[in-house]
Amino acid sequence: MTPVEVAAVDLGATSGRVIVGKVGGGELSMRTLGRFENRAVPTPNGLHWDMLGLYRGALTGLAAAVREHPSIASIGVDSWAVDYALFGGGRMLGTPYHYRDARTAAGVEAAHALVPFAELYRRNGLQFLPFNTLYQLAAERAEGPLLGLADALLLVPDLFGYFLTGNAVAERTNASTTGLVDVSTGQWDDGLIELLGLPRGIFPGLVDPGERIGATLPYVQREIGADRPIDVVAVGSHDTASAVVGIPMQDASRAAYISCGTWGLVGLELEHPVTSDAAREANFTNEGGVDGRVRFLHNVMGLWLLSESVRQWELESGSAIDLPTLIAEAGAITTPVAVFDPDDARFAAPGDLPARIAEWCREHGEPVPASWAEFTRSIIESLAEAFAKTVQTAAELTGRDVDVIHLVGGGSLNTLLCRRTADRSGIPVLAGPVEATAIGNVLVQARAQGATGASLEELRAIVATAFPPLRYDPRASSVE
Ligand code: ADP
Ligand code: LRH
Repeated sequence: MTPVEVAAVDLGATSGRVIVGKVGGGELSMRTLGRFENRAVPTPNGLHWDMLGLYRGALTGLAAAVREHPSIASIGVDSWAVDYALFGGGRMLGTPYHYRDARTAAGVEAAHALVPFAELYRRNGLQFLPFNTLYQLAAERAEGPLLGLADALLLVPDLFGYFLTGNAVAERTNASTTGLVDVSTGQWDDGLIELLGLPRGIFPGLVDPGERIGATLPYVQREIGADRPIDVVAVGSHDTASAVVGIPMQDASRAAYISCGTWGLVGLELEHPVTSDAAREANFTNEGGVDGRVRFLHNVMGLWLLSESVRQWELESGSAIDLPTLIAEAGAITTPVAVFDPDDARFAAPGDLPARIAEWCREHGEPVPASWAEFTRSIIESLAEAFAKTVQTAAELTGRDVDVIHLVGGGSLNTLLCRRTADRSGIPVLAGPVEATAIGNVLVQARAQGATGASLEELRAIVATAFPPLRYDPRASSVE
């Protein structure tokens, strides 16, 4: 097979990047051509994303990609889930909200008054997260006229697809995070949309990963310096769906995964959804995966706890903090630290997280961390414990045996977190690749170009060869 080169635009809640992947003959190489910060923007009317700034970052990265790799065959975009832009008459209506904005609380109440959570779960199979798109839309409806003016809703990667090609679609894996897709059919749930009083006409037609969205518009070609239109292809546009493609699992029926960046997405890949009462009570989700697989997982709060704490300390001290140094100092601590519940709702909003962690510790009779290093150790131990428990719950809910945990994403660079997750779970952790999401994005595009075998297993074998993971065996004496 002739190798192909494709460009992945991967937008995380912490940063965005443009990466060119070269795929062929079972080989894969990745090269980062652009990286840009993603910071929430507080305004008098709430917390927003700098959506056009991110789009500019993507265009700049794509320009570098085209300059260095003029033959790239296609572009694919993935991002964090649930958030959207409304369009009316071809114009974006307002600035998209950030899922951490406080408005969603009112939306939860309004939506549950119309459709109780148990019924929602039966229909959409999604764990309760207060920012699921359906709650945001319920808030939007109560707030003002925008929803009434809208003729289209585009989730973030679909928004970028529209900016690039002029074509509006809804990619299925990300659409599954809206709460408005039927978990058993994979189609928009028209009945639920009606029960919630939402306008059915704003939801574009669904497409699957691998389908062509369109070709770049002439203005895009000028911006990125391309001498021809380039295809834009749907990938697992929910970043976690792409990440799961990029996990080098050898036997997905015995493996758990943790996609660990801003969030820690902990779970299993299944062939069929599990929407039992026990799964609902454990707050496990059944998100749509690539090739119709199910991402059965739970959102653990993730490294947001650390990055937001670091942001606070940098604000207070006026100086930059080096993360690897801080983690090394945390690793050197030998006295016990507090293990708190990272999923406590108080940790979700931006602001002074160390103060909230201290408050949790006081309330629960745990030792309050006394230094940045102690806070860091406490966060890492708490995440490792939550990861271990969540893997165990996933195994129990599905009746599976888990004998390996794959940890991918930026968190796989955190050696202390990987080691402690292995220790606390008693299961070996295979760490990496760091860029599993961009890899999954690239591989689905390459497959659409005919440069790989057809199955996810073949794609994962390519990842395992190109990016062999680092193994952390549990240390028996450290298992608590
Ligand atoms: P997202 O895709 O959600 O933006 P990433 O997968 O890029 O997140 O992961 C970002 C996180 O990875 C950071 O918040 C940080 O905690 C962690 N990280 C990044 N680089 C390092 C490093 N060198 N050492 C330890 N942790 C790191
Ligand atoms: C991770 C992620 C996660 C969602 C959250 C909103 O980036 O997409 O899967 O639950 O962001």
